[in-house]
Amino acid sequence: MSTLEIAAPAHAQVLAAHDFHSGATPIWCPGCGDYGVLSALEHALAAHGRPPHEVVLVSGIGCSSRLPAYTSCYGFHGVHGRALPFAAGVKLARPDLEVIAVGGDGDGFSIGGNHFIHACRRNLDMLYLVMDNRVYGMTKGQPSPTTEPDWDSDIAPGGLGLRPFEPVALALAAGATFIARGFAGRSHELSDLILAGIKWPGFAFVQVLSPCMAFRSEQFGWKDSVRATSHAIEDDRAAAHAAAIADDGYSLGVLFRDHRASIPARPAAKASLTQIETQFMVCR
Ligand SMILES: Cc1ncc(C[n+]2csc(CCOP(=O)(O)OP(=O)(O)O)c2C)c(N)n1
Ligand code: SF4
Repeated sequence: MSTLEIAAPAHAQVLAAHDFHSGATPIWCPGCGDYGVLSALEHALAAHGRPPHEVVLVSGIGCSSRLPAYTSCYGFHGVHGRALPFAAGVKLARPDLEVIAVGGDGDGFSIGGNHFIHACRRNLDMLYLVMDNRVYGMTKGQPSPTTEPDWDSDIAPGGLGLRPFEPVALALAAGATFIARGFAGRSHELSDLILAGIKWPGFAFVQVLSPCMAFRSEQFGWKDSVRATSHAIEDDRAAAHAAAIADDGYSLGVLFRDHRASIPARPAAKASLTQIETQFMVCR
């Protein structure tokens, strides 16, 4: 059993990736990295063995946020930047379901950046999959928080000159207990990372380098830049932070796990609508 493998849950069924296809055909551009992410996710879900009706995919807005519609799982395509609070709501109301939030770097780190920090801190048992193409694909190529400062484009001539933030370092600082990075072009490895994130008993953040062929075709070259990390850093957050800062952003694999802090937050006790209304009446 590899370090990524954890025993299958008792309720696991024998499923195949195609069991997670919806009938809808993706409208992503040819060569978009998000195809590889969809395939990796479907294979991971099949290996996990929970049927589609026990899985909920929640997204915001963006090309990558279309992903839930291409699966047969329950899906919630929300509003821009709000995938994580919706996903947290689903998890708190139905802790028995497998909850996975997905989206892009614009959705998750710009408009949704505050939610990202607090989701890392809260450590609810869910997976957050960010398809990072360092650009706003859907709205025609504006720079995002992870765009290089000198990326020259029609919409930002000469580049923005802004230092990009490093999602892994940010997740570490915010208290995330499972952090991994994958590449859409290495779908099998990505599938293993996604499965490990699904099984992690807390908030799992997986950053996926997912090239945008329409606006950043040079990202095709990522296939030559990515490489496996030498090992996951276990429990030592300071060492993981030093490694994240020193890294060029192309190391793949599980980067950090904090076993000591992996106990997920407890879902709130359930109250009926009548009880809540009574409480409000008392407060008035
Ligand atoms: C409140 C709000 N602001 C702005 C937009 C416009 N908008 C839609 S998608 C998007 C960015 C998407 O970029 P990203 O999340 O990186 O996803 P990608 O399309 O690259 O997969 C923006 C700014 C919006 N829909 N709602
Ligand atoms: S614009 Fe970019 S992110 Fe959007 S579908 Fe096309 S290649 Fe993918």
